Amino acid sequence: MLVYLNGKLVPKEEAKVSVFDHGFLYGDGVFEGIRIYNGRIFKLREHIERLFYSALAIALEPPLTQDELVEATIETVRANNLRDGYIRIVISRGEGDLGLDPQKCKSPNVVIIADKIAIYPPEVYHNGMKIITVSTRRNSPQALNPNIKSLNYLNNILAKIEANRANVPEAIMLSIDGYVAEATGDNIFIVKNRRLITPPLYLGALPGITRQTVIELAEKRGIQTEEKTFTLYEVYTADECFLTGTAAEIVPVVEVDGRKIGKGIPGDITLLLMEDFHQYVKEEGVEVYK
Ligand code: PXG
Repeated sequence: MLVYLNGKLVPKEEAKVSVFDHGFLYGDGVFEGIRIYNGRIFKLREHIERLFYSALAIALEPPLTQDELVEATIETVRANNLRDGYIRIVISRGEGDLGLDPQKCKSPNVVIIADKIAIYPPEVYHNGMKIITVSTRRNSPQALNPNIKSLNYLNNILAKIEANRANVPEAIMLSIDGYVAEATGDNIFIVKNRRLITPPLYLGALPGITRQTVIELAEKRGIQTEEKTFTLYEVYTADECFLTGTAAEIVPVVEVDGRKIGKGIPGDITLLLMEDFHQYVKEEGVEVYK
């Protein structure tokens, strides 16, 4: 495996950064997770754009342009000869001293890893997923905005630990005010009376690229999406529920906190959108091998 590190493709074993990198010391940095389907990088521009917004929000100036990063990402995938897989891009603050001050970090580190992806077992997609609501609340946007995809994922990891202890693969996180925000690494949708409802981003959710794709695919089917605040009551009484994310794609949710959602099987609209999504990923995306 070859890893992109600051402009060079190096063997995995040589892809190393300093322990004084503030990404390591403080979680000071940003990242993206991107899929490769059928030799195409899915929504590459959108991911790079989100990465740059995350960087802007933490006043981290990437040492290369969006176009250069797009090219570097394509190059990394090509060098590893991948047709299907997962890309992780990381821009960390870079090497500094032991103090917090990011001004001491003169050059950000840029890493691109392209690898195979571990996904949920097929049963999850056929039978649906059982999840819980965790007690860890999503970071308040007033404190640390979850719109920033930063290297500081402890909020989500604390939620994931609760999910692990309950033996479920994902979990709902509520906002500070108790509204449904998102899952630990996925966005959430419910279906009520053939309309999609998803939490607004200001509640503290990542502007998911899969979320946006699902909204657009639904629109093409004449299914409206409403972004509005809702509580667990709306989840428990929903007709359908599903999660969206780069790794998860669209996962039907059939049980939340021990309560069956709808009929307790993946819903019709969920299944329709899953089908549309699978078709779409084959066609969309930046071709790596031309
Ligand atoms: N919310 C959060 C908090 C995320 O981290 C999503 C939603 C979905 O966004 P996209 O753009 O992917 O549709 C994410 C992204 C993992 C893992 O290992 C998941 C993400 C990132 C890194 C790791 O589950 N998901």
